[in-house]
Amino acid sequence: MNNKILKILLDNKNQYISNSEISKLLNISTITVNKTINKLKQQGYNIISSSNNKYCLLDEIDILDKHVISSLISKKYNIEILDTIDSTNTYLKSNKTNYNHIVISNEQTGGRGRLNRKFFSLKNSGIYMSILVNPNCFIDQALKITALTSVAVYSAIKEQYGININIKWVNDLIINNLKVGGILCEGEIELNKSTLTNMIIGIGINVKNIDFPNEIKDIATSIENNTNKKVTRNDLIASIINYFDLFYTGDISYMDIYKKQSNTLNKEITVYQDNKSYDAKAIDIDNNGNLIVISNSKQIILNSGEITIR
Ligand code: BT5
Repeated sequence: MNNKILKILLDNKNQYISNSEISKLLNISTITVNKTINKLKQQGYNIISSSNNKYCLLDEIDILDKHVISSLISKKYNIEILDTIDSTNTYLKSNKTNYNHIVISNEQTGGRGRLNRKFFSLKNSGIYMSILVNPNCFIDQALKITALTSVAVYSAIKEQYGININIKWVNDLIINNLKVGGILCEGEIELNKSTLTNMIIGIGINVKNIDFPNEIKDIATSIENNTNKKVTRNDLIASIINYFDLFYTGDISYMDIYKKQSNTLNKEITVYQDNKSYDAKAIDIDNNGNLIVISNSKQIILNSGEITIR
């Protein structure tokens, strides 16, 4: 019943709807409507009640809700919401059900970046989600999935908030030189075939206007730091999944956008690989997402490693 009443309130967001109208629409008693509304309020929904038994769901709710997200995306994705978890990637690795299982958490206590670096994931402040897919592709194409996911996040944020995100090869999402998020893809390989079977795509995005921990306060930003609009995480997550689906299923190509949004292409960079570093110029990104650089007049194709822009 919660979901049916919630759907009616969402359809009438910011408007009053009476208890009797809801009871007629759902063929339930006005007492049940009243009880359910109280439960929704306890769950944190911002519902105001008027003295003449009318209710209004205010816009500024931002509670992760699998029914709201599911109603906005393709039915093939199975959404699971957690309140807190060490890492959605780690959780999905050991709790995966079917492909297209998506786990989203309000908080991560052990959010991870690459090379086990920490990804700060404060409660109710961002989007921390992981998607399980079956790429069934050769390992040398794995980087493409990071690239297409970055373009999905870029496209959703551009569409909803008009913010221009740049992508630092290979996984950093940047607004005006500050990091707004990152992507961590972790794959399982079928060794005898060298193909990727399971791939867990972790997406972390800072959403709210918060005080960042000291470790990242000089390098991090959030979406709400860059717009006057309030972000509703359910809407943004749904938009990211829809774009991800378009690019992943190959209906729309993403590589041109990935290159256009790259803040790495044509820059002088330093490459860090296997405990060594060297200076180079980034000259192209190939169709597999590899970065092509020139160093000491020699062309090198990078499919891993770290870079900084000089
Ligand atoms: C990343 O790694 O940026 C990938 C982050 C992926 C996070 C998602 S959340 C859902 C899923 N579950 C997980 O456990 N992980 C994924 P990397 O490029 O290695 O960047 C890590 C570096 O970014 C850190 O060393 C900090 O300098 C910086 N950093 C950490 N937290 C940050 C934050 N919230 N915002 C901006 N920068 C941050």
